[in-house]
Amino acid sequence: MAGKDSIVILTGAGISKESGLDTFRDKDGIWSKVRLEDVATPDGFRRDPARVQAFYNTRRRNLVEGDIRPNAAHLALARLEREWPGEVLVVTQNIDDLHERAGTENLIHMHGELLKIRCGKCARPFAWSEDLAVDAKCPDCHRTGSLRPHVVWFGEMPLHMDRIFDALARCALFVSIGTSGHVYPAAGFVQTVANQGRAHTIELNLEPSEGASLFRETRMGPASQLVPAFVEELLSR
Ligand code: BV8
Repeated sequence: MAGKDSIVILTGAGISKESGLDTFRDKDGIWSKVRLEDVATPDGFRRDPARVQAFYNTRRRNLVEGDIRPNAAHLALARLEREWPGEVLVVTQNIDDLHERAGTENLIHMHGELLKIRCGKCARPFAWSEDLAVDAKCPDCHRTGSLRPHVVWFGEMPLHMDRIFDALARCALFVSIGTSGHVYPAAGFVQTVANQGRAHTIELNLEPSEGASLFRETRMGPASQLVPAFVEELLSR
């Protein structure tokens, strides 16, 4: 790693676990309580919008009103962005705002944001921290029933993919933190970087992800311990 080298960091639900937010596929995770087909697909929303709005209203209310704060891992990534001489880009699969609240600025939410909603018709996303009613009216086009969470559901195209692939092509280091490597296209990013044959790739996770064998290096443990230590190591070189 040379000073001006760029770093891309992919994060998943595991980085927010120690802040008190559930992951998806751990034994007591979100998908053990509800079927993703019912609450995280366009068909699920068409079939039962009230159920989908309730699913995201509960998660939004917990994030806004619960005692949910960035943990040492989020804070360490913000420190890396401040102190590393080259570009640091965080690409998160998470829809919480913990990276922002920790101070990360160069950030892409590829699966959307829990604290934003958008109109299915006029598509403008805007900040929203309340419950969203099924018959809420869009402030732009005034339609009712077309407002939805600004979240990427299964079968929908993740956001800012061009910017992400451009950053992957340029990076000298790709770090994956707290993701099971189950959901594509995020799970394929390490292969994209490995195929370029130049960058170092490292996984920091509680247990080996589905793509663990694709990384040049893997470290197992809780993010709140692994990430600050890794950032300190990078910055002290
Ligand atoms: C798309 C909504 C294309 C928001 C989510 C191949 C290529 C392309 C697509 C596909 C493909 N194969 C299959 C697909 C389809 C699908 C997919 O991947 N399906 C899976 C089930 C196989 N992908 C899609 O549909 C994507 N769209 O590809 O579109 C397209 C092309 C043309 C035209 C249109 C479309 C869309 C994917 C986004 C779906 N939305 N969420 C929300 O409700 O949150 S994904 C969902 O899973 C979450 O958002 C989350 O981000 C994501 C990944 O989960 P993880 O973050 O990894 O969480 P998980 O619980 O799984 O793992 C946690 C990890 O942390 C574990 O490893 C655990 O050990 C670790 N951990 C726990 N505690 C700690 C820890 N680590 C460290 N410290 C700790 N303390």
